[in-house]
Amino acid sequence: MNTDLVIYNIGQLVTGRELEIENNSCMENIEIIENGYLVVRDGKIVTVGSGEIPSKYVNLTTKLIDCEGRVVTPGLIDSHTHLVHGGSREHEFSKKIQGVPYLEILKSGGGILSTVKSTKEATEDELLKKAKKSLGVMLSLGVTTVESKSGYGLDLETELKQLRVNERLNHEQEVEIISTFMAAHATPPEYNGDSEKFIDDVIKMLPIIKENKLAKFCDIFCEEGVFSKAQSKKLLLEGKKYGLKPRIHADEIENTEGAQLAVEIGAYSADHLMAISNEGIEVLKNSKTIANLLPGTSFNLGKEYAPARKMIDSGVQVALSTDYNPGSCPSENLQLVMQIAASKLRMRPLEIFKAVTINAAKALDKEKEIGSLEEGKNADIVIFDAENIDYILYHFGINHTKKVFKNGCLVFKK
Ligand code: IZC
Ligand code: ZN
Repeated sequence: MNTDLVIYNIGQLVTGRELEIENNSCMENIEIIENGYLVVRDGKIVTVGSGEIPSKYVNLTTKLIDCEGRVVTPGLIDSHTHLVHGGSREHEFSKKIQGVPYLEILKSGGGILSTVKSTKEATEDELLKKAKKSLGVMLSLGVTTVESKSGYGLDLETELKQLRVNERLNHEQEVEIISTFMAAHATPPEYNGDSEKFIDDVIKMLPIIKENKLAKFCDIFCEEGVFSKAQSKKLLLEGKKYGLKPRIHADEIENTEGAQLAVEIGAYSADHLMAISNEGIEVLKNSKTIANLLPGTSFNLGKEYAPARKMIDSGVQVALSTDYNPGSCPSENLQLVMQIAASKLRMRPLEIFKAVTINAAKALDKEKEIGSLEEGKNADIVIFDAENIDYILYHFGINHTKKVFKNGCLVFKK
């Protein structure tokens, strides 16, 4: 058989394949192969295994990579970011450190609204250049797929500008972008607080987003004083009519039963959940909705963390993402988020790798193509300069990536 690439002598090969076994927790059920190898052809995984590589997979044109006992995992997936934006908000950082709440900064015209101003002022090319720079950082950290939301336009023209940047990014650099329409991020000041009128105007944008095929998902900031549960339901159900799959910023600062709404409307993910209730956990655990946790945000805002342990021990499936944005989490570093998940969310190594691979793929409705190294799936692969996965989480604050492959091609090398 003609093959393009064989990676062998892998100390730990985390395939991300879900196993039908009873384990310590509902999230430690992913396959990990000791002394593994991996075979790639035409950008797809042919097979994985342990020990000697069967000779049929090696021929004259096969590129062979000796891993020298290192860790290999699926390309990491960052399933929640606000990647495309103008400006930055370090001018608000000192206020935050002194304890001024996030929502108070927003109410006084800063926060999200400050980034809306900068994003309106920026040209499409400027937004593209800035986002590309961030994606370069993400790729170097082993991230091969990124979800990217609009929501710094709040008017049709600027929302479309952000979404067009997402589309161009897919042609102009290696990381795959999954696009989300999120005009319902804050009510613009000219509405004088009439969020109901604004939601109706966002609903009017839906046919145009669909017509231009610019987004896969629709999202909303369901939060006390931002958009209510009823408004969120109204928008996300309308979005569904236009083929936009729902996801939701839920129970981030106050509990507004966002998790329950996510399950009710069949959202692919309920994101944040720092303020989730016990009832919310009960509802999530019996659903297909992924609990997408963003502990980099808690870290940056000095806030409490989502009750990940309680969720996982109850049977909830969790993903982890950066939430990269200029306000509540100005960091592209998913590896750091994984390390915070270990120390602050008390998540275990296999749970953490499941959260940034197959569960993140499910949160993006992409699990048939990415998120695990299984026959026929995309050859998105990371080689880490570590002998075992525990080390990657334990030795924190540095980048452990050695090589990254996207669709079988080497796209980053240290
Ligand atoms: O720009 O502050 N939480 N939206 C909801 C954000 C954080 C992003 C921002
Ligand atoms: Zn967000």
